[in-house]
Amino acid sequence: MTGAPANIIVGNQVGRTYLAAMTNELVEIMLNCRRCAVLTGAGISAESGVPTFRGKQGLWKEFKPEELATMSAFMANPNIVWQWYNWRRELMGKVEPNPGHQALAELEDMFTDFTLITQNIDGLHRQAGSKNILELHGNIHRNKCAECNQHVAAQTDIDPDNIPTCEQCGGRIRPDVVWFGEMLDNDIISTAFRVSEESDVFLSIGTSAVVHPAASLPMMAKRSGATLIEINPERTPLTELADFYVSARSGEFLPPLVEQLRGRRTDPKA
Ligand code: BJW
Ligand code: ZN
Repeated sequence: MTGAPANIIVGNQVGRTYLAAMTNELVEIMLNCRRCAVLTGAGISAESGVPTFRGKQGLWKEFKPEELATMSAFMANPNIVWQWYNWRRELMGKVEPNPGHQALAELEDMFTDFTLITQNIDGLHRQAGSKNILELHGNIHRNKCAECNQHVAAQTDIDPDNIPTCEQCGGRIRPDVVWFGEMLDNDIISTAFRVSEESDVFLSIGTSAVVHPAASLPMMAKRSGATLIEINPERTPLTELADFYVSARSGEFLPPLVEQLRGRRTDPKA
């Protein structure tokens, strides 16, 4: 079957009137579901000024992932890897959550059962007020030991030419993020699989859905009977599987969606 999602909502028509007219069904589903899981990717932070990875202006156009986001790159050129992470850490330390992050924080308060699974390492969801967050790929504001994985408390800037070492084992300090070829934290990914499987509604937002195991989560949710909603201006491998494909920026679509739900859901947290 040449796939097409059941419902396509086109971004340039997003607006209050349009939402009222065209997304009634989506809103009804969001009003009546009990368990909501959300997967976010770099796209949700794009409107805050954090570059995405893929696409025309993505980081991978300018930088090679295998030279920066792998353990072998770090072993070969730790100073180059640290220069790159220092640059990104500084950038991510300056940016602010956008209306998409804020809408998801408000959405969480409408559910007794809500999990935000993010591939992002920028910490913007927590800054926006989200609480039940699973950070699949770590957090750029933390460091750990490259050998024994021990977390390091103080987070001062790392001098790429004089990388600090672990007090416990002497290993080099690295950013606490998940590189290609590395396992995700077992508890975090197991919980992510469980909540995806148990969800009634699963929103995939701002991810190209090509990096596994994260990309398997929406597929698993759909297979287990969840309504799958994708929000992304570009189509992805997930689009034809989705029950609703919203071709819009997350910061434009999520706030009016949440506005439609405000005060109308029946299981608000006490
Ligand atoms: C907007 C927007 C707006 C723009 N609003 N939207 C199964 C099949 C095939 C391969 C594998 C597999 N299992 C494992 C693999 C290998 C690999 C993998 O998946 N490779 C694929 C690329 C082929 N996976 C791994 O290695 C993972 N580990 C693992 O599986 O361990 C087990 C294992 C061990 C040993 C051997 C084999 C297996 C680890 C993956 C770690 C990914 N790490 C990175 C870097 C993190 C640190 C850092 O940031 O520096 O994570 S890579 C990068 O990609 C980053 C992201 O989290 C991740 C996903 O990217 P994301 O978020 O989707 O961003 P983009 O840029 O791709 O997309 C942005 C989207 O937003 C676009 O679609 C835009 O249209 C959209 N957008 N503006 C809404 N305003
Ligand atoms: Zn160590």
